[in-house]
Amino acid sequence: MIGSLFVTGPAGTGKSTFCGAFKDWLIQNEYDAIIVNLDPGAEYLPYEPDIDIREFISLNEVMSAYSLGPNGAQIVAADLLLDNIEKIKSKLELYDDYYVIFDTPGQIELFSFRPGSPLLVKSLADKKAMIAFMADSMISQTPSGYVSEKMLFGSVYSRFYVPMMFILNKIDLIGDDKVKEISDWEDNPDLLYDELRNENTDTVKDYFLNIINALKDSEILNKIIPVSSKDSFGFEDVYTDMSDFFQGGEDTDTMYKDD
Ligand SMILES: Nc1nc2c(ncn2[C@@H]2O[C@H](COP(=O)(O)OP(=O)(O)OP(=O)(O)O)[C@@H](O)[C@H]2O)c(=O)[nH]1
Ligand SMILES: [Mg+2]
Repeated sequence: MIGSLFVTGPAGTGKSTFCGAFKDWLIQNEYDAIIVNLDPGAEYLPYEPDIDIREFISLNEVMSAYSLGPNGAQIVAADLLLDNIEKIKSKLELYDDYYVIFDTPGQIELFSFRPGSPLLVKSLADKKAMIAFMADSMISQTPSGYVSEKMLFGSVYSRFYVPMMFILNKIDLIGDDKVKEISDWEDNPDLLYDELRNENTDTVKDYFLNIINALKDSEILNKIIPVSSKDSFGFEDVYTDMSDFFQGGEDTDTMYKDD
């Protein structure tokens, strides 16, 4: 693989849709890419996976083998991912010059907060791993919602310590002015601080204001990539970030790749 992008984020933020649409965009721009589905519980996927964990793990079989309901089975299935690393790796050997996009289980905790996941990422991709954190635009519209997304982003970072991008997905739902406002918070955390202080003025929120101060000096506040997977918007920026990391910024100009 050239590099791998593990796509994570809260349930329903658009991980699977992003994986499918971004792979299509890469292929249209003449980059080879595949998708690995790591969600054993996925009933429907908006793309055809090139490698699919459901070939090796069946949620129904886990439910009957361990006498579990669907939620318990999801947790056991997530932990069983580790037992299947070698099978996935042998399939990945066919894709040397490819970008590999990993779609991860719906609920963020099944990937980011299971004990074996850092080992999974290291074994599958080692230093070629990057994480795309999908934040929901609707939640990120308010200062407190935005801070909560950043805290979750920081929590995921603390589990893996690999380069991450903060993707603000579904921007088609909030419009350009809101996207600009959110980008301004990222560039100027003092603005975010003041706006959070004025939000619901009767609530005590020293804790959250202190979090903003702590984030200011960290790489958690750094950059956001606004995306609409529905409109295939923002993918060039995702690609640029990815190739900056994997190839030191070479070959980032998709328009003139073959010139
Ligand atoms: N408007 C809009 N809707 C989107 C976008 N991306 C995804 N969606 C919708 O959001 C819903 C959830 O998308 P999924 O791709 O299944 O999200 P997910 O994070 O993979 O969901 P789980 O794996 O079930 O947690 C679907 O109805 C998508 O059509 C987007 O960019 N804009
Ligand atoms: Mg999904």
